[in-house]
Amino acid sequence: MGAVQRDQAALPDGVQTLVLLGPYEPGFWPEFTASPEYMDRAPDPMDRWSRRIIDALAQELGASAIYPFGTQPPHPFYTWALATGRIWSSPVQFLVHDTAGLWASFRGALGFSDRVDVPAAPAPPCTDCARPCATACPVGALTPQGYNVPACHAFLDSAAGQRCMTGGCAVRAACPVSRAFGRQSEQSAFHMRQFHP
Ligand code: B12
Ligand code: SF4
Ligand code: SF4
Repeated sequence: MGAVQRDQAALPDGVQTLVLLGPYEPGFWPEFTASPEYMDRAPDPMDRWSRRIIDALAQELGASAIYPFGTQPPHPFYTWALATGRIWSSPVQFLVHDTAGLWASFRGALGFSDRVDVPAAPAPPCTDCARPCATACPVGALTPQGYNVPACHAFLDSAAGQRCMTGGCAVRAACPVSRAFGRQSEQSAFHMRQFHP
């Protein structure tokens, strides 16, 4: 998804470059649903899948593996994402990535003890956009004024809210960059069930 250098943000001890990893679409969902973690029906399949895949990558590349879950306090992925230069705070505060749009999310990160040079940052997508994200929430729970989490949960319990439950957050889906990313609605439905069991 992007990389952060030590001079751009506070990174864990010994890490010079942190590479943030997220689902690559289209294709992530079929890959994940074919995994043993998805099929064994035990809790937290995606976090367990992430640990297996990213721990192995880290070992192969001589890096450390860092996760957005499983620690208290959580690692500051939001702040690290902004420091990559290719992920921005959108008008509704959710992160927007240059190719994933508002579907931006992270499965983990690799910490390298050497500096790894990365390509120059692209231009932010929001500059010339009509901002459909600002008005897409049917109940105004997520707007430039902020995120009313209880109002969002209340709507998700209603019949009308089933559209968000099955297709994903309407705000995230409204972004033209999200639309071009090719994320399957089954994946969004899976995450919505974690967020709103
Ligand atoms: C706690 C949390 C939440 C909480 C509250 C957020 C809050 N007010 O802090 C709740 C439960 C509401 C939440 C909801 C969601 N979240 Co959340 N959340 C987190 C989590 C685990 C920790 C945040 C944190 O406290 N970090 C520690 C502090 C010290 O560091 P920081 O990250 O730099 O802190 C900054 C952020 O917290 C930010 N911030 C403050 N308020 C909010 C509110 C929101 C909504 C966001 C995105 C950021 C944000 O400001 C801080 C200073 O810069 C992060 C993962 C992570 N490890 O960061 C994901 C994370 C921010 N969430 C994410 C996601 C995907 C979601 C959901 C969309 C889940 C889903 N359904 O798929 C939902 C939103 C529901 C919807 N409408 O679809 C993504 C980012 C998505 C994006 N494009 O912005 C992250 C990075 C997880 C990931 N693995 O990718 N989340
Ligand atoms: S809809 Fe437009 S303004 Fe909103 S996050 Fe996407 S690109 Fe940015
Ligand atoms: S999930 Fe639905 S109700 Fe919640 S913020 Fe997104 S659009 Fe609004």
